[in-house]
Amino acid sequence: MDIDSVLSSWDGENCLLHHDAQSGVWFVIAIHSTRSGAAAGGTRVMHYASAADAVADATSLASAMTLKMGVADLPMGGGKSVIALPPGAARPDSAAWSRLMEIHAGNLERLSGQYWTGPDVGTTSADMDSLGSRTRYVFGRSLAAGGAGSSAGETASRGLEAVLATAAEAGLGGVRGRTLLVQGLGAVGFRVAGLAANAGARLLVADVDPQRCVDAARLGARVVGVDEVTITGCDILVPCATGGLVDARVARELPCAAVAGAANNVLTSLEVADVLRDRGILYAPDFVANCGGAIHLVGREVLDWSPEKVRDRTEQIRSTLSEIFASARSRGISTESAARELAREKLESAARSGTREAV
Ligand code: NAD
Ligand code: PPY
Repeated sequence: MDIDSVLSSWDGENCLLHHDAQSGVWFVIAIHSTRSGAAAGGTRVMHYASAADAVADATSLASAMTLKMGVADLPMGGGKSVIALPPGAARPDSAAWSRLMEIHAGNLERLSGQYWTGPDVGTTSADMDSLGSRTRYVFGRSLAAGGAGSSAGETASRGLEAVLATAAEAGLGGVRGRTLLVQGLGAVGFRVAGLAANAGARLLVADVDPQRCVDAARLGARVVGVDEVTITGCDILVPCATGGLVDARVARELPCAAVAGAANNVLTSLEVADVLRDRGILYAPDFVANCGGAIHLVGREVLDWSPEKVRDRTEQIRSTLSEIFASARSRGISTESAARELAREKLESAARSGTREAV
């Protein structure tokens, strides 16, 4: 895979690439669509094996953001940024980190508001404050800095509701007494694990960071090796890490009844959803299950919604999922196909009627 083939097979609008020779870091900002408004989506900071891998991740995450904005009826387009640390490089110290944020802010400025960022894997509200001191194109700054605060809480609480809706549709009843395997115990996953434990689930957890596993063990969770996540029997697999967990091979063997979590891009392709459907494994499309954070950020910071209005809108995620499950069931298609179709219909209808006030 090279950058040329990744970009030429992508249907997005724009991709900014910036290499910093001093650190070896690649900065990628992928803008999939600005049809419904400026593009928005978080900034992911991670190690990548190559610049092409970073571009592939940013572009597919940006495409998913367009679907997420569509299904959530938000007046923004889809985008995502990746700050790709070189393979094996040490985590940047605070001076190096601040320099990375400065470069990223410069790139956001260069795009003049075509793209707005927010938190994602490896970034927090504190990083949004740091970016926000250099550019206005930032969501999710801390409350003290005038932002809407972290989106992780809303993503996690609505993510757990998606798990509950999935459990009901899969005939599991609720999650009480059921085994949930949570992969990734970061800002979102740790909260999901806590909420699931409170709801009476039996918890299995996995994270590459051993300290996070130790913390989760205090919730009564049993720790599973990161390489065992897709071969460990459970009722519901709950991906909350970096995505790409389920490819066709994994889908053919997965020992669970359902997959529902907050991670983006859980499936490596649309065809994987068919494999899951054929095996009777219910899949909650990720861009629906995890759209609570986007509703929180755009609702609070763009649409000036009250916390109550945000809560009302995020509560609709559950009925949207039920609609998608029913559509997939009655038409014999995968839940992912049904969800993409619904998102595209909503995008088309908003474009026709101009009902979404573009940012
Ligand atoms: P985070 O950086 O806080 O946490 C990610 C966690 O995953 C970390 O604990 C990390 O150690 C762990 N991890 C990474 N690779 C792993 C692996 N191979 N196996 C097990 N654990 C692994 O990020 P987050 O904000 O919690 O985001 C988690 C997921 O949810 C991401 O896919 C993100 O795109 C998605 N998401 C987040 C938000 C949000 O509001 N933060 C909104 C929507 C979707
Ligand atoms: C996501 O939902 O995947 C995000 O990246 C969070 C987000 C949502 C909307 C704007 C900025 C960040």
